[in-house]
Amino acid sequence: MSDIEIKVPDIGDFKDVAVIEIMVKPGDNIRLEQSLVTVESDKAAMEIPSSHAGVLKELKVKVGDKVNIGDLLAILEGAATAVVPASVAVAASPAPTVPTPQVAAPAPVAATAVAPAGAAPALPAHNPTALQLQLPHASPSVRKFARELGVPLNEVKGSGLKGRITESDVQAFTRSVMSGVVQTAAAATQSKNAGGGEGAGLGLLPWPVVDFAKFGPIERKDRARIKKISAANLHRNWVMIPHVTNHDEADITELEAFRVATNLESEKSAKSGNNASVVKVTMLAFLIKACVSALKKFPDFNASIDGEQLVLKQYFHIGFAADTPNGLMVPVIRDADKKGIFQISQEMSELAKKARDGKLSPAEMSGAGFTISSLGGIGGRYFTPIINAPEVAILGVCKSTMEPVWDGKAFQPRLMLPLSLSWDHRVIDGASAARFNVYLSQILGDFRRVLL
Ligand code: CAO
Repeated sequence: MSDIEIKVPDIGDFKDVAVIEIMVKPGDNIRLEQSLVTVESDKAAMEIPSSHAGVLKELKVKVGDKVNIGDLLAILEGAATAVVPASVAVAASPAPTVPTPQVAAPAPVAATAVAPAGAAPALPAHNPTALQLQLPHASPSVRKFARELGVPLNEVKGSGLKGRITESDVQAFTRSVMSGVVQTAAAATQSKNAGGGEGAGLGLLPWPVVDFAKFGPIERKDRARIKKISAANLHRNWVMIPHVTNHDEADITELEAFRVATNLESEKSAKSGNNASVVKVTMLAFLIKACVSALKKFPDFNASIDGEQLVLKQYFHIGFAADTPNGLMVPVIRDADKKGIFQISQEMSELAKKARDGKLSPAEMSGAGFTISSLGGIGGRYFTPIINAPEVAILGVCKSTMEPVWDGKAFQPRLMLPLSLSWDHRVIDGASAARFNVYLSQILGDFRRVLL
């Protein structure tokens, strides 16, 4: 048995975060990745998991302490073999700007999930207006619990220290809604709008409850954690953002020829020993670069709504959706405007691998101003990508195909790339979106335009 030091892993861009909850005590048998403490910055709370298994010998922090990356949290007694990467990707709660914010404030829309259909309009609604202005204080596990029940956490009154919401508070709230003692704010508003009675709530039928086994054999399996997290985020984004999607296509015949030639050159150079490693360039790297140019020309697409203001970002961090066995992740290429195609390709392949291995840190998924979702390696024509809040636009790309294109005299075989740009109609209008796509197509059609 040896002593193992458990330190604060990379928790992203957070400094001096306060320990707000200790979840273990000396003598406890700690499992690998078991949450030890919850820390909270002014933006988010996150649980820090143990990088080892063992018996907790000593805690080195107490509630109220401020910690930073590398600080000693605890000492375990155990075999020092089962190390997990020092990352809080699984348990962390990134800031609200993170593409897949594991513990982001629950979507107000989820409130309807607990509102009985046709709830009587006379029920007293909680008064959430004041509470909605700030993130409710609750640990990630309580937020997760609330999210699973569809409880709007910002309407739950906390009974813990400094108004912290506990699991019992969430249970009590659920009980009072289910028993009809109170209504959620969303249900109350909808009741009011619908005039109460029939059509109260969202006016929707309740979700169908079906005994599937009656119709044939079935298998039940738990939904992966990341899928549940992204589902909650996608649901909020879909319901809260007025999406519109513009479809267009770009002629990438020359660009694809250049890409293929570049890859061949790299391979040859590697074979002749001039280059140790070959970085494969895919269309996505060019798309990232082309989008940076379009974002520079149309800054509203690299923006976020913040109350009455629009935040226009002067940096160009581009997220890209990565399909992983555990679900969708969105790593971010930072400062894409300052990087070349090779560097972007290299970083993309490293980040995609990390995503597939479940090793992305919150920092690597945070800060994007615009996202690209490419299904080009798989297939399809067009789709409606869902905007990654708080961003205001996302580009979906599908597989390029050879098509006959009329050049004024004859049909020419051209390689056409389908583009689907979803945008937030609160910030962007259709004309700007059409211009954005036209400009993007022009760049992809002749990449020299990025120099202009
Ligand atoms: N048209 C035609 N071929 C394309 C293409 C396009 N638009 N984009 C990529 N390809 C080709 C590549 O050139 C590569 O071909 P070769 O194997 O012959 O060299 C092949 O498709 C596979 O590419 P890739 O997918 O490995 O690489 P990428 O850089 O295009 O994408 C990544 C990387 C991580 C984004 C991708 O693997 C992925 O996960 N995509 C799915 C994203 C997703 O799920 N989006 C939906 C989100 S909404 O649910």
